[in-house]
Amino acid sequence: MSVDLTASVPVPAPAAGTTVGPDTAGTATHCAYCALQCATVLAREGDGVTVRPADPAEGGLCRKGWTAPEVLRAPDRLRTPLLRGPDGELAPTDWDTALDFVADRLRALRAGHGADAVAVFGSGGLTNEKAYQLGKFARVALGTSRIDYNGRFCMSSAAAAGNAAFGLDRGLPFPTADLGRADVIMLAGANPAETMPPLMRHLTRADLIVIDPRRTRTAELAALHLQPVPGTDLALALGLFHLAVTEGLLDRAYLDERTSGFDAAWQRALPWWPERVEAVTGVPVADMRRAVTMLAGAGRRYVLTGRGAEQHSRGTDTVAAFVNLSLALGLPGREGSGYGCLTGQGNGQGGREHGQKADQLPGYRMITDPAARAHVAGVWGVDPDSLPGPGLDAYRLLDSLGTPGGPRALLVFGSNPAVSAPRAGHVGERLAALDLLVVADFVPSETALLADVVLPVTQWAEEEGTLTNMEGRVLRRRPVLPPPPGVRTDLEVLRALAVRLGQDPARFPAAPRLVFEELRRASAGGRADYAGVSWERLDAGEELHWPCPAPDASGTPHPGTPRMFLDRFAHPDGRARFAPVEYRGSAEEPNAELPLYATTGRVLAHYQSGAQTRRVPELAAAAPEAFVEVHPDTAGRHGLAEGALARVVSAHGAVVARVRHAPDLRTDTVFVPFHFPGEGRANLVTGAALDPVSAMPEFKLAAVRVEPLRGAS
Ligand SMILES: Nc1nc2c(c(=O)[nH]1)N[C@H]1C(S)=C(S)[C@@H](COP(=O)(O)OP(=O)(O)OC[C@H]3O[C@@H](n4cnc5c(=O)[nH]c(N)nc54)[C@H](O)[C@@H]3O)O[C@H]1N2
Ligand SMILES: Nc1nc2c(c(=O)[nH]1)N[C@H]1C(S)=C(S)[C@@H](COP(=O)(O)OP(=O)(O)OC[C@H]3O[C@@H](n4cnc5c(=O)[nH]c(N)nc54)[C@H](O)[C@@H]3O)O[C@H]1N2
Ligand code: SF4
Ligand SMILES: [Mo]
Repeated sequence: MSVDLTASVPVPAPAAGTTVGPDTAGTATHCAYCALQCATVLAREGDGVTVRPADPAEGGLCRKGWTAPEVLRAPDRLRTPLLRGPDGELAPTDWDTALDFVADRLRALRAGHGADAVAVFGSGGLTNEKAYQLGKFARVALGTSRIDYNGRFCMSSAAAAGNAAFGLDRGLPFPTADLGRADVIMLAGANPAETMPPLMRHLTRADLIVIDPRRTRTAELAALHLQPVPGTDLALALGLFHLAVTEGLLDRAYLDERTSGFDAAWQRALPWWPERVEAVTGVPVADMRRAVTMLAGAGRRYVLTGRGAEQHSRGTDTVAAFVNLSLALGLPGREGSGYGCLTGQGNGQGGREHGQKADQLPGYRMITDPAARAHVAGVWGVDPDSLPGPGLDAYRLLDSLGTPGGPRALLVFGSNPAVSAPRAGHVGERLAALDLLVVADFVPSETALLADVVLPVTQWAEEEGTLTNMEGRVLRRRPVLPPPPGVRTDLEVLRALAVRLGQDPARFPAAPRLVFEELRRASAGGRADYAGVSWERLDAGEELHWPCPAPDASGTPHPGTPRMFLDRFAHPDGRARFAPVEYRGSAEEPNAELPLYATTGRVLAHYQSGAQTRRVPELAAAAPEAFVEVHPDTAGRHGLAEGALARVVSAHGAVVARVRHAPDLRTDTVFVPFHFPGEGRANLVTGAALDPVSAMPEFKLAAVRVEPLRGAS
């Protein structure tokens, strides 16, 4: 395991004598990146900003958070729209030319091929207001069903399993800080020591059970580390459930009062006796027994899943199996215990609630539900019948681009699929087959560089809005800097395009607060109800977790819901449902040609496709290029010297990466982070097997071989 990448950064005190601008006190806002949404204070310094944790006593920021201001002044920050000219090159242009060009092309494509000829790709990085407006723009201004977003690649399996089990999906249905009082926490496929370092201060009291094929920094801190074969978590969870039953650890009273479906789930887990599970997963029976005993003990206990368990073609069933385990032990809906999913992107939670998902309208309403359509159409002032039906999930949407009958234009807001989508080589071809690719971004991402039109937008510290963190708490993002001249907000872009497409400007306000007011009305009565969340309340410092419905008849404001399910689950009968999940194998398994499992994920220094963090010199220096972690024995067998370049080859493509020997890794597994561009894209080796329920791709598993790159050093 690399040392430089995982080094956590101590919390420096704000530099003494720092000269700050007029607002020395600073502006309270939240980090640019992940779903922890650490509270920060920004202060002006010259024409830039400095960032510090809002409450240093509460813990620091991670390295990415500390350095986020550098992206504001990235040397290649986009400051003017770009239009691809007849010479095939992107060249600067003015806003009217760019927007007129886009609107003209969109109109022509719709006229010639129908509304679904235009597709939209959104993001869990967008504020609630942007996510909401993007969904409305697609359904109303474009009339297209073809909208989905990168959250499909992130937490969709956990969301599907959570909705089925609890009737509602909120990543953590309890405040994050509750974890700080836990006695035992199982982390299935999550590495927060690198992906949410400040979360670790809440994980010091509990005994951790970490399930990860790699011995990560998180695993090093665990009381128990289970190191399964990648893609076998489903068998492991079935086996742990089996043991909970056979060892007499069930919480019978809880099962009777609060759940349904136990028998059918138990029938499926019955054949998963411990020795069989050991044979499939490689996890010793004694370790499984210890894990269940720890989790069934007295005290406050949690089961949390991350992408390692979720990003599989059986992700939904895998999460469901972990939920079954937590239900068997009586954890969900109990104060001080529970199940949760560690949602990833800054607005990964809010981004999945406000209607940028193919099957969804604001308030986490389903687009196929006539009552939901009527409500939202009422707020939008349109005929419910004019709203399109459900579209395609993110991968199928990308896969359909430029095919006969498929979309011929794509508008991307807040994602870099040329790097982050599965089967990236193929997705690149689909993007190239479009008649029109429009990308709104603040840096020339790999996807932006493929576009016909690039629209430069504002960044976190230059804009206003709300985000919803992984515990379902609505947070204010506040501006501290004016945007650079020539740069617009995403909401301004959507408004300008909508107006050019014939919409009434009043229907597409660009002021975040106005959009939020409309979002409250659109979400009212929905599953994710924001009606009672107001900017005044947020600005007054109230901590509001959804659901937060409108004030009651007496006018008393709703306090929000920090802890869900304490009395009842969200199904009509108030009970949580066990899922009768069966074991299935992975879409691909190693064979003679491709003898190893490759799995993918993250390192501390970079965020996602790396579009932002690769532009921060300190982070780029810490993790400059793609690498592949290989066990030294495996490396020896395949002639892979430490530091040499190798090709990781799958049935889908090959990635070039520098070899790192990792003595604690399984010998049958290699690991490639997905933060790097070009030949270093991990997604050149991932395939397109999708979960049948969530459409989550199998990011965490490909059969590969690793070979030295001849003639390279
Ligand atoms: N530094 C950094 N932090 C981030 C992000 C980032 O890009 N960089 N992104 C944010 C986002 S959007 C997300 S979704 C979160 C993700 O946060 P995590 O889920 O913690 O991140 P990953 O590294 O994708 O996956 C976690 C672990 O799963 C393991 N794993 C791989 N395959 C398997 C398997 O088959 N079974 C099990 N049990 N484990 C497996 C990997 O070895 C890895 O250590 O992080 C957020 N925070
Ligand atoms: N192999 C593999 N692939 C993966 C994963 C994995 O574990 N392994 N994880 C998946 C997961 S969990 C995720 S979340 C995805 C993420 O992957 P992406 O969707 O590519 O996410 P980012 O790299 O954050 O890309 C965001 C882009 O939008 C820009 N941007 C940021 N904020 C805004 C905004 O407010 N407006 C606009 N217009 N642009 C903005 C950024 O500059 C950047 O270029 O990757 C997925 N891909
Ligand atoms: S943990 Fe996430 S929110 Fe906190 S500073 Fe790091 S990237 Fe930002
Ligand atoms: Mo994510």
